[in-house]
Amino acid sequence: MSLLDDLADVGRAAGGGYARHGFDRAEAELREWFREQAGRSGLDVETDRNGNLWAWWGEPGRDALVTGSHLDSVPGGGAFDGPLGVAGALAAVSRLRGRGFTPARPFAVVVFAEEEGGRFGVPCLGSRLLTGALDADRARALRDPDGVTLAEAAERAGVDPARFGRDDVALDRIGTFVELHIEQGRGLDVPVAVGSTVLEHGRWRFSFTGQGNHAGTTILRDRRDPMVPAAGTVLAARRVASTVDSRATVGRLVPRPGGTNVIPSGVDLWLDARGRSRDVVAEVTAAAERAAAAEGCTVTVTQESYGGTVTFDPALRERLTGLLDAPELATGAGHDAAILAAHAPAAMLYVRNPTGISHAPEEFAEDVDVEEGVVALARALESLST
Ligand code: HGY
Ligand code: MN
Ligand code: MN
Ligand code: MN
Repeated sequence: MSLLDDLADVGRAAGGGYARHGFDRAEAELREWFREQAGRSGLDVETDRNGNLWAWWGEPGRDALVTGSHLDSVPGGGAFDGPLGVAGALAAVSRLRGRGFTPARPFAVVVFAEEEGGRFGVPCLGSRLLTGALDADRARALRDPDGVTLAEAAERAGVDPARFGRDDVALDRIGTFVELHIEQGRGLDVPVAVGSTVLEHGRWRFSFTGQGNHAGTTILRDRRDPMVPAAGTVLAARRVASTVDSRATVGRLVPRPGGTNVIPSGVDLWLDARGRSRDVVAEVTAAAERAAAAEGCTVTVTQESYGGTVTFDPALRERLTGLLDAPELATGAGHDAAILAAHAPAAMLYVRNPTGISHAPEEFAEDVDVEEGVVALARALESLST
């Protein structure tokens, strides 16, 4: 908890919560904090070709036991999503060292870059680059809301974007990955649970184009107002998702140019869909096209990210639920562990969040549950590192 307290004032967002995004200033402070804390625990920190941080306990090597998470947040995010897994990993290492334990296999604490995709739009950016799931050229060209490319932002943060790409050395080293994370859904009635599955999910960008015009002099029948089909698309997303028991969210909608007395020339919105997301996006796209045509507008739909449902390694899950006497938990939240699961046995440990709220300032975990989470992680790491 003291490690988390260190971060309490880093990257506070004006509207509440945190704004800590890939390669921005707040995240640079967090990286500095991590380097310092890891150094105190006797770990050697290096930055990989994709901007992920690796703190090694002893020599780097193949078949390593790796734990960690991310430090970036969603816009207005809570204090625990990401940092709990990083601070928890450092605390678990301190506990193990304090007991004179030394791992019998290579061991690292990792911090993945831009897990939330809160700045450049692609979630699990660092782990997707590492595994080759995201094309390096596409990554370099990603732009943030101010038009800054990932290449420029990485460069400014001291990470050479020319080196982005699948990292076979890192992949070869990852033997087992365990991520500690705050629970983000309806809540657990026990302090710790073991992850079973991560729900499939994707992100699509809907770009509506109409005709910018004057709010006062343009009579309705002369309008081609892209905000109208955009609004219809938001409602269609909710309607479609409710019919197929999916989860569809439009958390970001940007009119251009964005003047109160200006009919927008264009409107972009992003659909985050989880669970049968491709069925959802197909139906929502049809609704968007109908709504756009009715208003004399056009719409283009672009898939920005997609990941299928991931089931974590059954043997590893069995071992952890037995060792920790903890239940399993399926989740709708995406994680770097789910990206890595295609390459090595991966597992997640969730810490109770009594609010059932996440990706918002109310996200919370009791000290005693965080402590239980760290103890559980330390036991898991000890058991897995022999
Ligand atoms: O969006 C997610 O599910 C995760 O928090 N990145
Ligand atoms: Mn998150
Ligand atoms: Mn997270
Ligand atoms: Mn005027």
